[in-house]
Amino acid sequence: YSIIRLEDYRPTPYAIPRLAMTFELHPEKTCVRNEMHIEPKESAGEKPALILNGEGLKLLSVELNGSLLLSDDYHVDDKHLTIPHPPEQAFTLTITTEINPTANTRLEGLYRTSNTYCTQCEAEGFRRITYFYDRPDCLSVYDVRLEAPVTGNPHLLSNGNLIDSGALTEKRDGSDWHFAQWHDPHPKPAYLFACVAGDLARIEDSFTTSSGREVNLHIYVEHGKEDRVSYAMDALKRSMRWDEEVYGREYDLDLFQIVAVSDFNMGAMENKGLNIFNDKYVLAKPDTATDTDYALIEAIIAHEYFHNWTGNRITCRDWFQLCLKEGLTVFRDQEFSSDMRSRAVKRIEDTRQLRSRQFPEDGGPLAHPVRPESYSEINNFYTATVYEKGAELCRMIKAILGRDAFSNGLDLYFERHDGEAATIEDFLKAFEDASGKDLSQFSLWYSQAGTPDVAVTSTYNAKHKELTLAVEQSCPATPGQPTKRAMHIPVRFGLIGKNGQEVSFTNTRGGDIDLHGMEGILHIRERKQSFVLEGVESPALPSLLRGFSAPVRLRSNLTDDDILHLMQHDSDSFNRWEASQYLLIRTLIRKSEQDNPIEVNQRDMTLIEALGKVIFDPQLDMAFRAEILAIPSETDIAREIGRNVDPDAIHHGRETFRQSLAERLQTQLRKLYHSLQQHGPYQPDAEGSGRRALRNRVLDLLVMLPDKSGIELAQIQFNTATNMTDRFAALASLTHHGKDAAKPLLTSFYEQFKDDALVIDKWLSLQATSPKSDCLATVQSLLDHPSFSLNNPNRTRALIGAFAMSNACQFNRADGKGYRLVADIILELDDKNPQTAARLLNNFRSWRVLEEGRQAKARTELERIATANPLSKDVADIVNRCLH
Ligand code: DPP
Ligand code: ZN
Repeated sequence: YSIIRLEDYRPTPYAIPRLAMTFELHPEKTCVRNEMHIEPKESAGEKPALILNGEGLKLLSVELNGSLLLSDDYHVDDKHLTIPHPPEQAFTLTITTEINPTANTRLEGLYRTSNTYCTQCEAEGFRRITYFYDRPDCLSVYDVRLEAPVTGNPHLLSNGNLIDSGALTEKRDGSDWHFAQWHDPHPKPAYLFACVAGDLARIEDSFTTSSGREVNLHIYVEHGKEDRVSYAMDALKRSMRWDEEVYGREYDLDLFQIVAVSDFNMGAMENKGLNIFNDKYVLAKPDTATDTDYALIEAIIAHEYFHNWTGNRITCRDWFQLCLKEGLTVFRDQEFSSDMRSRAVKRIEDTRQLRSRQFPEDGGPLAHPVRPESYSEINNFYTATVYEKGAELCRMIKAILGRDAFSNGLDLYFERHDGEAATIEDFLKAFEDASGKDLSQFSLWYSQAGTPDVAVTSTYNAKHKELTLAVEQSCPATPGQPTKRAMHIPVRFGLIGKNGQEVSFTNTRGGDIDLHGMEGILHIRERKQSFVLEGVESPALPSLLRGFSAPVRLRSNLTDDDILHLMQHDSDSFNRWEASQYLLIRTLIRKSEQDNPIEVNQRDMTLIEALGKVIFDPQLDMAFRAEILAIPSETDIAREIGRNVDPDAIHHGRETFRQSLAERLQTQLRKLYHSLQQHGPYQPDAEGSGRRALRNRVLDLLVMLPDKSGIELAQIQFNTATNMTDRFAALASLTHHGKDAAKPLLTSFYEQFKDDALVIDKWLSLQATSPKSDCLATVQSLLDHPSFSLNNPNRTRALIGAFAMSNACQFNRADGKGYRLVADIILELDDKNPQTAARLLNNFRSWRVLEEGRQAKARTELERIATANPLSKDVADIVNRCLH
C-alpha cells in the first residue's frame, strides 16, 4: 500500500468553488448527479490533468459544459477519474454515478441504517458517493437536492438551510416522490458534506444567539425514542451559549440539526449544520443511561458543536493537520465540561484517560507524532495521540502564554484563517504573534512521538534558604525516531511545608520560571537544568506537575513518606489524587510480585489509613473522593511495570489489596454507603453523579467481604434502583466478583431491557469484562446470541471491544485463546467493516510488554492476521506496525 507523506503536499491545480448535487435515493441504486464548477488555478504553461478521487462507484456519464464526454476524453481506474486535457477556462463538469447504500457495510459514504439513508464522509467517504477532490483543502459551496419516495422518507436533510421542498409531479416506480433543496452558504471540504433521508421523529427547540439570530434546533431520533432527547438538547444549548461567552463564537446558520443513528463507526460527526451521531451519544433517560453516558453525551454534543468553528469555519489543509481541529476541539470540550462540572475531577478523569489510552499508544509500536508525517490509511490516525495528546498541547500553550495571550492568540487565529484550510504552523504563528513568545522549541511536541520522561531532584539548603530543583528530560525512541531533541516542558508546581502549609519563595534563578502567587511554572528547555528557588524559609516538598501541566512521566527523589504527606496536605487537589495514585501503583506492583499478597504489612496499613482519611472526609467533593477510591486499573499497573508483564499476577495482587481495603475499612464503608442514599429524583449533574460514583465504588468493595453482607446490599440495590447507574453498578459488582447472585440478575436485566439495544450493549460488555476464567466461553456463546450482531459497530465494540480493551487478564490469557477469539473476529469483520476491524486490532498494541509465553501467543495471532488474504488496508497497516 502506498505511503502518503506530509512533505509531498501540493495544492490542487483546480478549484471547485461550487457544485450542485442531485440524489435520487434508492436502497440499492441511488443515482448521484454532481455538477461541478471548476476553475483552473493561476499557473503558467500547459494546464495539468484534472484527477478526481472516486472508489466503488458505477460511472454512468461524464459531461463537460453540457456535452457528453467520450470515453477517449477521460480515464477511469479503481481510485480516480482523470481528464488529461481539461479546458483552459472555467468549465462545468457533470458526473453521474450510481451507488448501492444497502450493500455499504463499511459505513463510509452513503449507507443505510435502520431504513434511514445516512452518510459518513470523514475522512475519505465522499469519494464513495461521487468523483471529487476528496481532500480537506478543496472548499466548495454546496447546493444539494434530495429526491426520494415520500413513504419511508418524510425527512430529507442536508447541510445549511432548506431552500425549497415539495412533491415531484410524476410518480416513479409507481410511488409518490418528493424533494428537498438545500443550500449551504459556507464553503466546506467534502468530508463535512452530509445527507440523511428517512422516517424519524423530530424534536424541536430554538436558541437565540448573542447577536439576536434565531436558530432552530432539530434533533432526529428513531420513533419511540423521543423521551430520550432532552439532555442532549439541553447540552447543545449550553454548548452554544458557552462558545459565545468563552470564545466569542456564534453559530452561523438558521438551523442546527442532529441525527442519531444506530449504525456508526465513530462517536459522532460534525458535518456543517447536520451533525450525525452514534445514537449512544444522544439518547438518555435515567432508567436506561448511566451517569457516565450523560457526561459523554454532554461532552460529545459540545465537541461536535465546537467543531463548527474549530474544524468547519477553519478546517485542515491536509489530514496530517488532523490535530489542528481535533486537539483543539477536545481541549475546548474538556474546558466546557470543566465549567459544567468539577474542574479538578474532570482533570483527573482526563489524565487517567490519557495515561490509560494514549501513553500505551505512545510507548508501543503504534506510536506516532501528534502531527504524523506519513500514513497509509488515514482512518487509523483518529487516535488518542491526535485527539487527547493534541488537546494537551493546546493546554500547554495556554499554560506557557497565560490566559489572556492565549485568548488573543485564538482570536487572531480565527481572524486570520476563517474560511481557510490551515496548518499547525498557522496555528502556532497566531499564538506567537499575539504573545511575542517563541514557540519554535514547543513545536517539537507536534513532531516528536513518545512520552517524555522528566526526573526532578529536589534539595533544600537551610543555610541559604534555597530549594534547588535539578531537572533532566529524555524521550524514548519511537518508530522512525531513534533520537529526540529537548522539548519545552511547562511544569506547574508549588511547595508544601512540613506542617502541611504552602511555603512561599521570593526569587528564582537558573532557568525560566513564571510566578503566580504561591505557585510557579518551570519552563524546562534543556536536557539537564537546575532551577533555584530563593527565600524558602523552611524545608519544603515540591508538589510537581500540578494539574498534569505536561503529558510526561515524572520521577522525583521524593520518598513514599513525602508523597504520603502530599497526599494528605497538598493544597492542589489534583496532586493529592496524583499522590494517591503513585502510592497505590507502587503498592499494587509490590502485591503482584509477592507470593502471598494477602499479608498486610505496615506500609499497606499506612496507605489504607491515609486513603480512608480522604474517602471519609465529608469536607471533600464526593466525586473527588470517588476518584481516590478508583484503584488504578490492571492496565495501568501493567503499563507502569512495563516489561515481562504477567496479567494474572497483577489481577490477583490488585484484588487482594482491594479485599484488604474492604476488610480494614468495612465499618466506615458501610456507614458511608448508607449515608449516600439518594433522596429526591435522579439528577445527572455533578453532585448527583459524584455521590453515586462514591457510593457504588464503596459497594464494589463491600461485595468483596467474606461475610456476604455486601452481596446482599448489591442485590437490594439492583432491585430497588431508580436509575440505570445504580442498577448497573450493583450488577457489575456482582458479575465481576463472580458471585452466584449475579446469574439470576443478569437474566432479569436482559428480560427487562432486551428491546433496548444500547442497554443490551452494557449487558454484553459486563459479561465480556468479567475476570473469571469462564469469560471466554461466555463471550463465545454471546456471539450467537440473538441480541448480538457483528454488523453493528456498537454491538461489536460492546462485546469484543470491551473484552480486548478492558479485560486484561482474560484477553491476555496464558493459553492464547483470548487473542485467538479476537483475531478470528477481526478477520471475519475485515471484509465488512475494515475501520471497525482495525480498531479492534489496536488492542494488540502492547503485546511486547508481556511475558514471553503470552508474547509468543500474541505473535502467532498477529502473524495469522498479517498473512490473511485479502486484507484491508486498514488492518494491514495496524498489523504490520504491530509486528515491526
Ligand atoms: N471528526 C469526528 C470527531 O468529532 C470524527 N469522528 O471527532
Ligand atoms: Zn472531533
